[in-house]
Amino acid sequence: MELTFITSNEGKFREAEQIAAKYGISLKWKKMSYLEPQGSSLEEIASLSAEMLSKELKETFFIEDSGLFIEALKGFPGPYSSYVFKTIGNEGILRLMDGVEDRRAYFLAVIAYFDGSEVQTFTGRVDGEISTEMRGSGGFGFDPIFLYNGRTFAEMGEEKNAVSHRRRALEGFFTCLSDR
Ligand code: ITT
Ligand code: NA
Repeated sequence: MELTFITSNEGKFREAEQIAAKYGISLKWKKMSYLEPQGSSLEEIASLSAEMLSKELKETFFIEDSGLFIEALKGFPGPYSSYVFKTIGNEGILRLMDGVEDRRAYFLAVIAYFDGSEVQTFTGRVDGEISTEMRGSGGFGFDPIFLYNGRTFAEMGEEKNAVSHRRRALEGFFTCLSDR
């Protein structure tokens, strides 16, 4: 089975490609960015984006909207993760968290799948902590500052794919496809 994944982010695509392969699914990369409506939640943003894309594209596809939610910052950057990463980056987040004791954070991924007639969403979450320094060279985005069981996602290499928010969202998605 082949599925089209629309994303401008190569890191996301490569991880999803590897995870999909474990389910016998091959992914086609449609490298494209699209306008993301403002919304209060990732679910809302992902489903509205997919609805809009479905009007232009006459094929089935999925997208994924993800973000880092930091408890001590009341969920920031959350839906603004992409903008915050491009502006203040990991150094900026570490500065905001300087001296903060509660370092709990989680990643959320919401997949929105257009099956040719309607949009369905699938969510995955992974809990961890914000480190006090950047560590590791793997992954992308916030991986060097996200601690999972003592190592950052950037230090975990491919092991990240066994436990990540992306893995968990894709698992729900692929399971649902195989039940059809
Ligand atoms: P799209 O074209 O797919 O929208 P994007 O990079 O803009 O690509 P998002 O809007 O979902 O993606 O923004 C998510 C932000 O969170 C982005 O800056 C990523 O770097 C970061 N992020 C998402 N998943 C991550 C992961 O697994 N590890 C580290 N950072 C992640
Ligand atoms: Na985006």
